Amino acid sequence: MLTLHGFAISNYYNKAKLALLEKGVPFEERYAGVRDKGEALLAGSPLGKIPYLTTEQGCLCESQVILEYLEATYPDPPLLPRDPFAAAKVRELVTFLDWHLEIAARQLYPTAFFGAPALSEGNSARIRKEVEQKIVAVQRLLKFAPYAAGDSFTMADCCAFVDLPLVGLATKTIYGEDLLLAHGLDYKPYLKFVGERASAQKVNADRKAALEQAKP
Ligand SMILES: N[C@@H](CCC(=O)N[C@@H](CS)C(=O)NCC(=O)O)C(=O)O
Repeated sequence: MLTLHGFAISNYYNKAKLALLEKGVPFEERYAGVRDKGEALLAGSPLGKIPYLTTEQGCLCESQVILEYLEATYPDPPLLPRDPFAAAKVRELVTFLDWHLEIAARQLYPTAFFGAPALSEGNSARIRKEVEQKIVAVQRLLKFAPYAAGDSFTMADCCAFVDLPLVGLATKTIYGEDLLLAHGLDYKPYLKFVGERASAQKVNADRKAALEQAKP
């Protein structure tokens, strides 16, 4: 049995969870925090990040690696198009969402969500510029037709569905406006559409419950 380690508030954890649910693969969830970078965590994830997945053959970390493993091991239903170029376009969008846009917005999270001191004016402006540049780039690749990469649900939706609301919320909290919306990237109808899927409903319900539980 596969076990997904991490917590339900994390976008990367939820990206992997969405893929598992979409594929209908049996799996267990086990809480793993990231504050205590002890041996148990580092053995599964050398940088002490979640998610990581335990399989009969061993551990895997990095959400995209987990998705690629799932795709190769459980090809049906597919989360990548069969055509190699179309599959590469999905991976390209995944990279822009996770490694460009979300990583840039992540610099806002300590202040936006975790009570860190306000950003200096210089840092705030620098991050804003970076996030805006990434939004414009992602906008060129996102299709919403009706899915993130085109006419079928793919890995890119596992990212977009969890990354976009976080980027929107973080930028609104810090800058007083959702920079995605401000740049005309209206992701709300897309969230509603994908949010109707059973997988997305489970992820959202579990995230909501975890957020409630985390309240002081
Ligand atoms: N590139 C990683 C990013 C994972 C990541 O940043 N996870 C966050 C939670 S959303 C984490 O573990 N943060 C703790 C830390 O960086 O120490 C992936 O795709 O799995």
